[in-house]
Amino acid sequence: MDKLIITCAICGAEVTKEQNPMVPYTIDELVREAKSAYDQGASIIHLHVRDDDGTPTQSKDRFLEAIEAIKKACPDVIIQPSTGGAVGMSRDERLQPTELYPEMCTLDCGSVNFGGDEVFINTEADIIYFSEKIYEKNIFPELECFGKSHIDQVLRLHQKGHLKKPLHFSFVLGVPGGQTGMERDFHFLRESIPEDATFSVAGIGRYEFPLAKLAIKHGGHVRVGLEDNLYISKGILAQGNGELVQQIVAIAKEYNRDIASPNEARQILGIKEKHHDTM
Ligand code: KMH
Ligand code: ZN
Repeated sequence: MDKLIITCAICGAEVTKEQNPMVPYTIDELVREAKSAYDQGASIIHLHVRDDDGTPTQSKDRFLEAIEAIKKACPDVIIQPSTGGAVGMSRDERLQPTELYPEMCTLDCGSVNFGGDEVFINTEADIIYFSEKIYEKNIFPELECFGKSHIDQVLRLHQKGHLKKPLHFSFVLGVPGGQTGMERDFHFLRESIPEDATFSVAGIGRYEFPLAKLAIKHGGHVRVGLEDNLYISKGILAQGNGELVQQIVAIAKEYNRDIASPNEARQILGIKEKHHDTM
């Protein structure tokens, strides 16, 4: 079994300091949270940025500032900017961090309800548009799938030549309005992707640790972080992203799964070395 790649989603666009005071907004706070996750074993930082008051932004300048500061503290870490941004942002607004030529970024592969009137929209045309912008810059996309239909969408777009191997999926499960993250959901999705694909799980809220355990057991990879889950256990707020990563490392130990360094993660995923040199 490959070593375990741990991604930490340190910030997100929706969670707030009112919900957990450790949610980072400022550059210093982003560095603090990225470094604590990296020190505990995260090899990928899934990155959103905020204005200092917490407002989500996809500003290229803000991403540059954050990425440079994080790289100073965690020199070899893989930074994976979000191209999802926040609900309601336009395509080109969301794509701004790709102009910095990161080695990796997210590519959201379908629409999903986000509660109330909110819909996170990713039409087929959007996905094709994003994929063109991402591949033309030699960025490695992580394919965010909020349910089985998004996997089917990926496979259709791969057949049509829009999405290229190696395919690396992220099963984001448990969004209220998306697919649940129960064991049967996990197996259904895992068995639906090509054998040569890799996958990571991101369980939202109470699904975070049970899904992580399943992925660790079955050869997948794991994303944790305050973007997805604010608690270390029922009713107890996490003290930060480092504590969430630490918990995953402890589970991995139970299953004898070693943790991948950033360079090992690049090899496992098939991220070409030249990406690493670009940023
Ligand atoms: N904030 C969500 C609307 C991603 O990062 O690519 C989208 C999101 C997905 O978080
Ligand atoms: Zn995100």
